[in-house]
Amino acid sequence: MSTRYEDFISGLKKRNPHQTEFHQAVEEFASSVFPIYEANKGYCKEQILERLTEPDRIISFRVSWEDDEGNFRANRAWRVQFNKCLGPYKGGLRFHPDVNESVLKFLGFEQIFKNALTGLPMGGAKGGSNFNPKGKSDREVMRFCQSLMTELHRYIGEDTDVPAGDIGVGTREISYLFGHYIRMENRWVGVLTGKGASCGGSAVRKEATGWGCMYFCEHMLNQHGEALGGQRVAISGAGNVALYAAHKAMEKGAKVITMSDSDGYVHIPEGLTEEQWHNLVKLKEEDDGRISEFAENETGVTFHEGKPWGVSCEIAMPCATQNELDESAAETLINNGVVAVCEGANMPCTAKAVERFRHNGILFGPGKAANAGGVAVSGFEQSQNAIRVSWSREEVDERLQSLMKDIHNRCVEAGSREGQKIVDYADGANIAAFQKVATAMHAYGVV
Ligand code: NDP
Ligand code: 2IT
Repeated sequence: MSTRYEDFISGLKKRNPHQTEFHQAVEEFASSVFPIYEANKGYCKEQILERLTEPDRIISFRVSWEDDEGNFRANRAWRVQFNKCLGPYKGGLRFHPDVNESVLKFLGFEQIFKNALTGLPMGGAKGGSNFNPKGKSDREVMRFCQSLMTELHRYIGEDTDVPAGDIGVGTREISYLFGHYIRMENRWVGVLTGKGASCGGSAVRKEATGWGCMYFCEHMLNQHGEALGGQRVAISGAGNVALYAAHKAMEKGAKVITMSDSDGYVHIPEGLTEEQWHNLVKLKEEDDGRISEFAENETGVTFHEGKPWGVSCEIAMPCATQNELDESAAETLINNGVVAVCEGANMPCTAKAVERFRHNGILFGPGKAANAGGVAVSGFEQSQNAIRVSWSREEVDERLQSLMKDIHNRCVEAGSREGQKIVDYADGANIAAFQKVATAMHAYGVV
């Protein structure tokens, strides 16, 4: 890479010390788009990349709440409003003890380009708190959500910023947050997405990220002369994204052989059955159980500590969290004959792992393209709320399928190289998204 690139990255690191996740996301993106950036003198003069890596604003605040024993508690929360060139800010809220500004900046940065790829009018944002919802009662979660929204409501709005869920934030949390917003504002507007069906939510939002990821994976395989069906799929996570990716994989005739949580993974050599999948959904969504209990309750399922990447498979789908698949895991997957790796989570593969996949002819679907189905259906939820209609499951799924196909094709167009059999989806996603955002930034002038 050029001196200008090195200067750009070292400047970014100097301005944002210790924010390693943010550095990683920017480096991954900039390494794809820098040749285009440098070749466009206008972009350089207008400092498009320098401005694009500086959030519009970060709101940081304290959330005080009272636990069930009457103790005063306090957490930190943030909303990173990164870029609004393409539409109102849009992106999830994460509740997890590891949340900090670096994590939310990497997620907000990725969200700009993911949202651009959907073709819908959405800017990029992310937010959350270091609050740990695990082990908290419903009432404690409610009090926390209400306190968080008491502050956040000043900064969001249906045409300003529309948060949604992410790790630790599902329908329960969104309902508490939304209920408090409409109470304070005395207006019913689609200011949050991922709402329950009875509260104005969209059909298929819950399933959208996992289903969309599998649709994307199928397009990658088809593009390279292969069909989906019969492959062994190793999935990490057992949350919203993982559960519905697994179900779509099963529906398409693939065998889901692993699922995980932060304690370890389960191995199901014969593949998850429909009945087992329903039991797992109940365990995770209703009983707040651990994946180890799933192995205790089912036959043909064993629990193991660590990550699932040592299990031989043709498709790997990391659907839990960032940097959960490192270089040595990538090496093992490649040696075991993996064909495709599709990111359901955001940045689950380390930079070195991605490098391995790209240099070994493995089909690699980057998160900002492969997991865009969730935010896309959030966009559909905003549209339905705005025009006061509800589309059927069939209609939303059809729109989701067509949108995932469009994203895939945008990546193919920008990521195909003469003489290379394998499409570079990581480059393709970055370049296609950058072109869209940069064109808008250029048009707006000095903003
Ligand atoms: P959930 O909270 O529903 O599930 C998260 C899953 O990942 C759980 O099984 C959890 O296990 C596991 N996990 C979380 N953190 C860790 C960790 N540090 N180490 C190991 N396992 C971990 O979240 P989602 O399914 O919604 O999100 C998963 C990923 O997908 C995230 O990267 C998110 O940003 C991304 N994503 C989500 C979208 C959505 O619409 N929800 C859309 C696009 C991307 P445990 O219960 O033990 O913590
Ligand atoms: O990472 C993501 O795309 C999400 N967590 C979903 C964001 C949204 O606004 O639906």
